[in-house]
Amino acid sequence: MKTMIPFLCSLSGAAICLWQAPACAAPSLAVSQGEESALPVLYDSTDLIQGLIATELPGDKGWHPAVVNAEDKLPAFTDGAGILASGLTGLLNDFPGAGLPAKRIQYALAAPADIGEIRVFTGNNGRDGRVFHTYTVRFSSDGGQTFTEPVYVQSHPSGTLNTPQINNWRVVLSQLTDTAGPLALQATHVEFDFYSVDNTGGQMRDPFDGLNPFTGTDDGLTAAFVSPLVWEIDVLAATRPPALSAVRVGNNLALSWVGPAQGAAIQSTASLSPPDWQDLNPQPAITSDGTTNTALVLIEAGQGYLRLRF
Ligand SMILES: [Ca+2]
Ligand SMILES: [Ca+2]
Ligand SMILES: [Ca+2]
Repeated sequence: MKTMIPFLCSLSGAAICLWQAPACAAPSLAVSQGEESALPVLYDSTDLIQGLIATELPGDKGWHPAVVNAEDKLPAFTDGAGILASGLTGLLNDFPGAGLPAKRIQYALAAPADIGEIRVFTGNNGRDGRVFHTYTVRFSSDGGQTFTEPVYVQSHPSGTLNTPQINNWRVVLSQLTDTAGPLALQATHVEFDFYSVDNTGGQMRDPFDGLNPFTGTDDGLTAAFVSPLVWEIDVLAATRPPALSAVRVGNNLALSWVGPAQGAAIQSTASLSPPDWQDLNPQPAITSDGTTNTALVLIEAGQGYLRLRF
């Protein structure tokens, strides 16, 4: 059993819990819910897994027997749309068994990519506990041979209620990012395990009886056995900061980069252990030839480090 470090943040008035393995940086979760119009973003149709059909992994529990349309199954996760006319889009199977995922899927990316954000949309026209979601995600950068430790995401704290009388949410969106940079570098494969979330009473609970091995805690509730409707999974590429190059020009260092100049500032620190980044004051003027921006920084005595911030 690995030691897990709890990481807590509070967003939109709801306490959201994330747990991370110590080797990871700092995953961060933002959750929003209500009507689709209340969400900060909707379904992306240009993300890294758009249009891809997942491979179902051993242990996958199929679909809720009510789901009969092919377009409500795997294609629904990546079609860039929300719930379809059937009202059953992405409905996972119930009763996967305590501690077991309902759906186990893997995406093979078209090309290795840095992953910046994962968005999961779940919902139900019935506005019940099926709007919640709990999943783990793992990344491979070696063609699916090895994977990172799973990141556990539970959209709402156990005990949260959603019924037509309480909260009345139709859709939930979670946005997983990492405060230190991309969630994964040069990922080739992404695996998700989706779990049950509810007890038929509209009450969020974790999928475990007793200790939750991801959180190291017991939420005091029996395992969820009612599964969500997964309307969309968006895996978004990380945006890479522009590369900075440096050339000596007389007593100056010419720093140049391709990209925006607006909001750019040069910072310096005398040491990297620990760094003490401060904006140069005054800031050097930035010139541009239309493509490349250049800032001339006077070379001073001693050792120092420079960086570009936006
Ligand atoms: Ca998509
Ligand atoms: Ca439990
Ligand atoms: Ca969809």
